[in-house]
Amino acid sequence: MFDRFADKLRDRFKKQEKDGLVTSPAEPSSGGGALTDSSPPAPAAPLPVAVAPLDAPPQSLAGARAEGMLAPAQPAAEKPSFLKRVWVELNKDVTEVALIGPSMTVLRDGLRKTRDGFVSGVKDLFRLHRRIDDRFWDELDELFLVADVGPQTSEKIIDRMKEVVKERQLTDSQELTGVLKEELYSMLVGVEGVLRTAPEGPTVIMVVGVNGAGKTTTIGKLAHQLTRDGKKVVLGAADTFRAAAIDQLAVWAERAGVYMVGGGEGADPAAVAFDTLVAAKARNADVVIIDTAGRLHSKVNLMEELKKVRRVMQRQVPDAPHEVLLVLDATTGQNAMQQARTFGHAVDVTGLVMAKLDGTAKGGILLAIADELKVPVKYIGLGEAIDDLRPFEGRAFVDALFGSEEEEA
Ligand SMILES: Nc1nc2c(ncn2[C@@H]2O[C@H](COP(=O)(O)OP(=O)(O)O)[C@@H](O)[C@H]2O)c(=O)[nH]1
Ligand SMILES: [Mg+2]
Repeated sequence: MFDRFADKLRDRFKKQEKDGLVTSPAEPSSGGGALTDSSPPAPAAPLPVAVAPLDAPPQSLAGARAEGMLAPAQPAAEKPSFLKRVWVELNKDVTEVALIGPSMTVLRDGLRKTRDGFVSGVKDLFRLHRRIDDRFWDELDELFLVADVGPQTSEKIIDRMKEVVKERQLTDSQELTGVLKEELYSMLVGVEGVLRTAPEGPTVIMVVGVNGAGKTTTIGKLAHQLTRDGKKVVLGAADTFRAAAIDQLAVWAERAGVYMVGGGEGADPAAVAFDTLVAAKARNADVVIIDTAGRLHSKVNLMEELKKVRRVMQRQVPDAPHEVLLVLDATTGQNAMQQARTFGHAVDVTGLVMAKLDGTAKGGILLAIADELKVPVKYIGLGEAIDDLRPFEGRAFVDALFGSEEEEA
C-alpha cells in the first residue's frame, strides 16, 4: 500500500516538473495590464510619495539609532523571566530546558507544525519499526514525499543512509535519528548564506516572488532588523499593481521607522526603483530594498518587467542589485520549487527566503530546494510579526526539528 502511494506521488511530481511552472492559485489568468510590456508605458512617478519627509526626525527608536542619534541598543541582561524560572524549576530533571537558549526556543516554536507532523512521523517510524528492511526504507521515502522533500532528494538521503547503515552495520532503526541528522546537517549547512553587501555605496536588494508569497512582510521584517543593526534603510514600493500593496509597504516602513519611496498605483515599477535609488543616495542610505510585483498578465511579462527594473536601477548604481531575494511560501510545497526555477532562470536569484515555515507541517520543501537548486537560503519566516524573520542556519534548523545531541544524550 505504502509503495503504491509513494509511486503515485513520485509520478505526480515528475509530471509537474515536465509541465513546467505550476501556476500559483493566486495568479489570475488575466488582469489589469498597467505593467505589461504591451501596454503604453505608465508615467514615471513624478514625485516620490515619501512616508517621512527628508529631514523629518526618525519615527522610532530604531530609526533614531539608525540616524546616529542614539547609541546602539544594549543587549538585555541575561536574567530569565519569572515564567522561565518557574518552568526550569518544574522541569529540573529535564536537561533540555537548561541547554536550549531563548533563540532556540523561538526557532522550535516557529517550526512546531513540522516537528509535530513530518518529524514526529519519522521518529515514530524509527522507534516502532525496528528492523531496517526494504519496507522500512519505503515507509521513510513515503514520509519524505508527503512532507514535500521531493523524490530526487528523498532518494539521495535514503541512499546515503543505506550506505551508513551498511558501513556501521546498524540493524535497529532506533539508531537512525543520528544518521539522518548528519545527512541533513551536511545538506543544509552548505546552503546557508549571509546577505551580500556592496563594497561601497548603498547595498541594493531586490525582492521578487509570486503574489502572496510574503515579499512585503519579509521586507518589513528585514528593514526592522537592519535598522536595529544600525543601518540606514530606504524602501521602494515598486509593486504598483494595486494601491493596497503600496499602502501595505508604507505601514511596514512606519513600523520599522524607515523612509519609503512609492510612485502610486499603475506607475512604472522601473521608474519607482530608479527614484528610490536617487533618494537613497541623497540620504546616504546603507541598504535599499525594492518590493516588486508578483502578478501581471502572464509569467513571461512579469519576468521581463523584473529584468527592466534591474536594468534601470543599474543607471543609478552600476552593480545593483547586489542581492535578488526570492521569497517562497513554504506552504505551497513543490509549487515553490517550480517558482524558484522560473525566477532563478529569469532574474539571477542570489538568495532565498523561505516564508511561512510556521504554517506548514511539511517543512521538507526546504530540503528539496537546498539539495536541488543550490541557491543559498538566507532567511526563514516564522510568523507575521516584525521579529519573525531569522537568518537561516542549517544546524540550528535540524536541531530545532530533531532535538540537539545534548538533548539526546
Ligand atoms: N504565518 C506566516 N505568515 C506570513 C509570513 N510571511 C508572510 N505572511 C503572510 O502572508 C500573507 C502575504 O504576505 P505579503 O507580504 O503580502 O506577500 P506578497 O504578496 O508577496 O507581498 C500576509 O497575510 C502575511 O501576513 C510568515 O513567515 N508566516
Ligand atoms: Mg506585496
